[in-house]
Amino acid sequence: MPYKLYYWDGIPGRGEFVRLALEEAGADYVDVAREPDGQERGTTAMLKLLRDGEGATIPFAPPFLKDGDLLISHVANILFYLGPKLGLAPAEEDLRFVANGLQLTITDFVAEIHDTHHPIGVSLYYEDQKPEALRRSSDFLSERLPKFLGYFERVLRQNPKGKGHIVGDRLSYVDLSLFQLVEGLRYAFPKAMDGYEENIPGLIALHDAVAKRPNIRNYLASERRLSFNEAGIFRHYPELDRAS
Ligand SMILES: N[C@@H](CCC(=O)N[C@@H](CS)C(=O)NCC(=O)O)C(=O)O
Repeated sequence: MPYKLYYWDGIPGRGEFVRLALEEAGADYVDVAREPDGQERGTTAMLKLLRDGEGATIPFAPPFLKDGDLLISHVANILFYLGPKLGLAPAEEDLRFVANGLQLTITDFVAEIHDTHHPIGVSLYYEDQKPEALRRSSDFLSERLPKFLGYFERVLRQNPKGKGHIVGDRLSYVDLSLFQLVEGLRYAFPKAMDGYEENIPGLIALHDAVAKRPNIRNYLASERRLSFNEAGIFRHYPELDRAS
């Protein structure tokens, strides 16, 4: 039975971190909300699950994943579940918790990236919080982006199993998520990233290696890969970007 991924249509968003793992593994999955609307498919089906849940499980927000009767929410939790099944988690049990810790740090980072354009209210328009977004982005670019990316670079460099992967000695879902972070940040803050990338050569090498993987390369060239846009997490508002 295919995995069912539920996420908003039209944006890569948080769903993309899960999609990349499914695509790299060549897993059989349905991107439910992107299917034509019906009882079991489409955005209506996703909204119904959010409203009513299933069994004892009601997810708060997408993305969530259905595997048979099991319904799992939150990117990091979904990847913690899928990683071993897809061959995208470290072989060692202990390192799986390290991978989960790194993925949860990515969750925190993604929330801060989102807050650069929505620092006051998720339900308000960007245009209603522009002065605050400018202040937030300025702090984000000078303090938070270097802190998060510098951290991942350091972990990569110090990986006792080799610098090719962030954890363990083989590709994991965390490597795929780091690829997506670089992609998204390049889209949202091209000037800042252009100036900053020389500080994170390991992460950029990892990004490039992921992009060359056959399944990822095919996926990126397919219609399944959605473009970044100004409705998602990674948004490009030129006024928020600046050379670092
Ligand atoms: N911690 C959750 C965050 C989920 C989340 O914020 N989802 C967004 C879309 S990217 C959403 O639909 N939120 C609805 C809401 O917060 O009301 C995760 O990592 O999956």
